[in-house]
Amino acid sequence: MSTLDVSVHLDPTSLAAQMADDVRDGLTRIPKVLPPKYFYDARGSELFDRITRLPEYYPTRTERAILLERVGQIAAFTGATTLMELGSGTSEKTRLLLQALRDAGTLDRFVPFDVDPAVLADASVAVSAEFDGLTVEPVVGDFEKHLGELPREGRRLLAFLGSTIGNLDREQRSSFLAEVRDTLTDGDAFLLGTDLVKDEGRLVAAYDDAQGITAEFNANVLQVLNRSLDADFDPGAFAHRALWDPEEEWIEMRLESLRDQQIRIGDLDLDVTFTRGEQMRTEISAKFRREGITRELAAAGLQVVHWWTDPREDFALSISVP
Ligand code: AVJ
Repeated sequence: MSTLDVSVHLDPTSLAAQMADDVRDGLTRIPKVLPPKYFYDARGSELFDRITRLPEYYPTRTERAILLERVGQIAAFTGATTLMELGSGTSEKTRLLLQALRDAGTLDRFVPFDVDPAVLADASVAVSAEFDGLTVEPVVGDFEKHLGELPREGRRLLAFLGSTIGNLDREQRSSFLAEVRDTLTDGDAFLLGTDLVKDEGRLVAAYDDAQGITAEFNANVLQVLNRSLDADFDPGAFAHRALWDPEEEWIEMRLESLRDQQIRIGDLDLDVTFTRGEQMRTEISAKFRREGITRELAAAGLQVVHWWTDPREDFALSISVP
């Protein structure tokens, strides 16, 4: 029997208030926009899990293959006693890292960090059961705001996998990476997964799969708003769109209104109109080049010391240090 001390830096009221602010702001802008973090209720997390197994969605399996090949090197290079993982929904990859650090004989603590207390509790309990003697210290927080709550002791490896960093635009990445730099000291390391720029056809297919799972994932955010903010979106009245922006080098997911319609968002006391054909951006998924992300890391004070890709150069794992 083990007990887990979940340190919570986001209480449910502040989470709800944040969502209300974000949604009010996004739906009153031109063009309308929603932040991608609200995709992940129980249904959204389940749909994302199915996305990661789709034939068109190469990032997850490619990153796993790179990690599998390099995890021994990562453990040897970092000698980490503490693994801290941002957005720890990626549990299978976490286990690879934990096992390698344990095999290297350095690991004593795991700090999963996630915005969702339920996801975090599940992950923490499972890892505690699997890794005997490992101290698990989950932290509930938003990675754009609460990195300061991560523990300071030990030789730490901070992992941010899955190319989740692609959800941030350049300016958001710049402040996020500066925060990462601030939380790290000599001897610590930052392990980052980045999806790479490639053929447009493959990129778009990864976000517009033949089975329509990504379309369901996209429309699910409307159900989240219906439930959390007492809104009355009809998800069937919107179509999924995925497009590549060659200037920004990111995929944009949008929801396109199929008719003129008015939506009531009860908890915000807000009525929003959509015209037929109007598109609302629901996600950006930036793709990277080695030079670009190396420069962004350097600007934050982080030096890339390892860069590993798969043979097709679809995805990269990097290690950078302060
Ligand atoms: C979890 C943000 C990395 O951008 O590829 C997958 C989310 N959206 N399909 C991504 C996502 C549509 C995913 N990240």
